[in-house]
Amino acid sequence: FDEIESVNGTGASVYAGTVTVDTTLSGSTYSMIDPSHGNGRTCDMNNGTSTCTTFTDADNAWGTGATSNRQSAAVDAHFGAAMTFDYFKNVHGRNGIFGNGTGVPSRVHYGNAYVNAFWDGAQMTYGDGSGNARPLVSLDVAGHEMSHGVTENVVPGGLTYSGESGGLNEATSDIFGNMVEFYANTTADPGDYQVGEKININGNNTPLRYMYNPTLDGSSHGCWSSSTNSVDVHYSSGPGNHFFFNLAEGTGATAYGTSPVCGSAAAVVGIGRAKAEKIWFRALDTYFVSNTRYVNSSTPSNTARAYTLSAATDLYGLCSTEYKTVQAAWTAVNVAG
Ligand code: ASN
Ligand code: ZN
Repeated sequence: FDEIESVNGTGASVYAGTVTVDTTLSGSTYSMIDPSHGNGRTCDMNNGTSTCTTFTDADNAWGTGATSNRQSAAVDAHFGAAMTFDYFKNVHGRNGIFGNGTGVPSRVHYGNAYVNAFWDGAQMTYGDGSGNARPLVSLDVAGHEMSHGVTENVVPGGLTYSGESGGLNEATSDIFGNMVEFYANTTADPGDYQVGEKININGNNTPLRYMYNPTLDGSSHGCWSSSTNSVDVHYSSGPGNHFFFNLAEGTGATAYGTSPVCGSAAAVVGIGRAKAEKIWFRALDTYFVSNTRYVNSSTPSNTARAYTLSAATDLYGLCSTEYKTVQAAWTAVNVAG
């Protein structure tokens, strides 16, 4: 029989530099199956949409780093899945997307010139992009999509994917996608509070979204208004992203960009990522329900502001600096108390 063991390979990724990839050796063949992260595997859709073949290699040195190298995109996806797994486990105590330690498949090279990536409830899928857009396998994209899996498993019934609740769903994915990027701490793709800055989806090397000033993308709302509930979820995410940035890093000029306050709100001094991410996760895991909003006239208690304040109270105490900063960070995006 063949003995199966877990081994550390080396991968030349497209975006994250040279990284360790956890693989499996069976006989004399290495497979992209990761026993250290719930046996998550990475497989090749071969630009089709049905069958997926687990990547194998003879020497456990994967890819070249070239955008066009088929193994390199797989390295990014495999590394992204492992970093996202480690992030939720080590930072939030969440044992995988489902909470049971199971890893998930990552399917790369999906379809023909497919310019998206998605979580389908069970697995990850990544396209190669088209034109100037590159494979959609960067750390923040992997973390974003798998965080959709966390959201749908920790919020009863999930966060409904339209209007303000959909914006909170998207913001949760942008927030944790970026926190995964910070957690992985690679030189080639460090945390930055931008979403999709590596994949050139706009063709001019600009990111898809900017958490510190969401309006920079031309469509996202940076401040809540009565029309926020009517825009696409990738734009109604703006106030949530902007709140999180203000809570972690503060308003005004920061190391990551300048965050404007909305209206005549007071400036905010951030409490740091480590506290901000704990507050958001606890609010999501413990308090959010499927129709939570930024501002809720029919049920004023069912808001992200109220729930992040409850989370801050649980973690740091009522009227702690952290609690007061949550208040100020929401007020700075026009979500008043
Ligand atoms: N990439 C998109 C997103 O995560 C696709 C989707 O699943 N809605 O928002
Ligand atoms: Zn999303």
